[in-house]
Amino acid sequence: MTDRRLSNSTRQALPASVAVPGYDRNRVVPGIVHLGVGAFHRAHQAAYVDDCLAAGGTDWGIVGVSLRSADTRDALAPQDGLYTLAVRSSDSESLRVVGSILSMLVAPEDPGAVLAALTDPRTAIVTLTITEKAYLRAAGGGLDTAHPDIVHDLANPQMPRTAHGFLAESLARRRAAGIQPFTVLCCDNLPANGATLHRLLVEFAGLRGTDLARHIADEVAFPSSMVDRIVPATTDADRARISGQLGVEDAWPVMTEPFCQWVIEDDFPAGRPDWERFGVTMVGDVEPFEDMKLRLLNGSHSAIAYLGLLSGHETVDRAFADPAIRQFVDGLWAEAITTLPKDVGLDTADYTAQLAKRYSNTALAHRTAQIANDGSQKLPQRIVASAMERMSAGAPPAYLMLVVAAWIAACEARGKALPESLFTDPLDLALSALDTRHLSPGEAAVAVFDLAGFAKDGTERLTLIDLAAAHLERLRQGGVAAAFTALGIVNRRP
Ligand code: CS2
Repeated sequence: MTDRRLSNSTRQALPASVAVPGYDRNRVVPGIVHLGVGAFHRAHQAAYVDDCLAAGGTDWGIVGVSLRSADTRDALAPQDGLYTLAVRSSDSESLRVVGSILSMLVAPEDPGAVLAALTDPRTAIVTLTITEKAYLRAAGGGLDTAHPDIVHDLANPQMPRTAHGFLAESLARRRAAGIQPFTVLCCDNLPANGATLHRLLVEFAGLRGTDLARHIADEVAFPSSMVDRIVPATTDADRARISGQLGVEDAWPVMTEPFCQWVIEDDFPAGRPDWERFGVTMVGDVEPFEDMKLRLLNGSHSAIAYLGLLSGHETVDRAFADPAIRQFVDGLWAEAITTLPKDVGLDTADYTAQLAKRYSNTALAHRTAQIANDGSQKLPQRIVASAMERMSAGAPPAYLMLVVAAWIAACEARGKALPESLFTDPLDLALSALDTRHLSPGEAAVAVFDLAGFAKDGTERLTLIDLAAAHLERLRQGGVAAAFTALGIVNRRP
């Protein structure tokens, strides 16, 4: 192992097979501030922007912001922000060094620096991948105004902790200084993600003053977007393998699949990169794409995660190779597809065929436990929304509700059949206080639906709870095999 690091000065010495930024990074100016510089951002948006910079769009460099930990900055700062993107299929791997992240800030260390970057007149777009839970939605979908970080940000507007606090304060400062607002581009897996963030931020700003709320409501654009690329967490073995191939150390390379998709609503009053030149689809309404992705990809991902964990499968490809799980996923897709719009040209057969191929990628080793995190934040848009729509169309969502029951069962199994902290959830404290293992399946389902706000205002609530409870009973008594048998799925595993 070498002690030389990947950096501006070592990048030219990399093996010829590794693609490197072919542009002068010193000429790139920051035009985008990104909140949440995790692996997903680095495999997705930062790669699109890298293409744009390589084609001469030098106004769109990225300032990366971590809202919580210093890990990524600590890994990338000695590398001048450079990192390797390893694109892996079952039988090949290609390496590319990405240069679009110009600098990184760690919000808890220096919130003032983050506000300065957001207020910089050159910042035309603020993008976010902060994960579902960081939007701080209450069980009913509105802002969780009692959350300690929201309370903190309202009391200390100059020293924010949350995305809401940073966005509201910087938009207020821009407004006071006569600087055009930036466009806010949400890239998280939320339904109508732009409109959802817009609504939450207006609610937050309203607690600071009606003037700011009105400004954000009327004058700031929040296009929605659908993002898609599977990005497993980087392991130490990945770090060693990639550094070995580079001949210099990369402290945090990112692993991903060949597939990559980004669909964005075209509403950027302050300008934007020529994204369509680099494979981004610009549309007037992203909702059909977003629903298809959330319900078919993310919904089945969560299903594979919980049923996979309960069946002893550590990775998505192994779980998906289990014939019973595969059969279940087909049934889940069939239920969810009926909830998607028919008249907008979605090709669901092609989409699910591609998903099946992507899930079978053996090089990714995408851990079921990784996807299992934050179920309370994910299931509403991935599973419960489709289930409610199916119910109101008079069709029982039997497969969909097994996913909710499997989540409850997997939570109950932690500390027993599964390791205690195999996955986490923002509701963990409340879930352990409930201790649903000691409740009947019916009582457990009611308690969890209430806690997580599932189907809160739906007339379908009671029927969904009954379906989930019946599945939970079978999962508790006979495991996944019993739940599958009740659906008519033959468990052909030995
Ligand atoms: C996954 C997503 O971890 C999860 O919950 O379902 O991160 C998924 O891999 C991406 O949305 C794919 O685009």
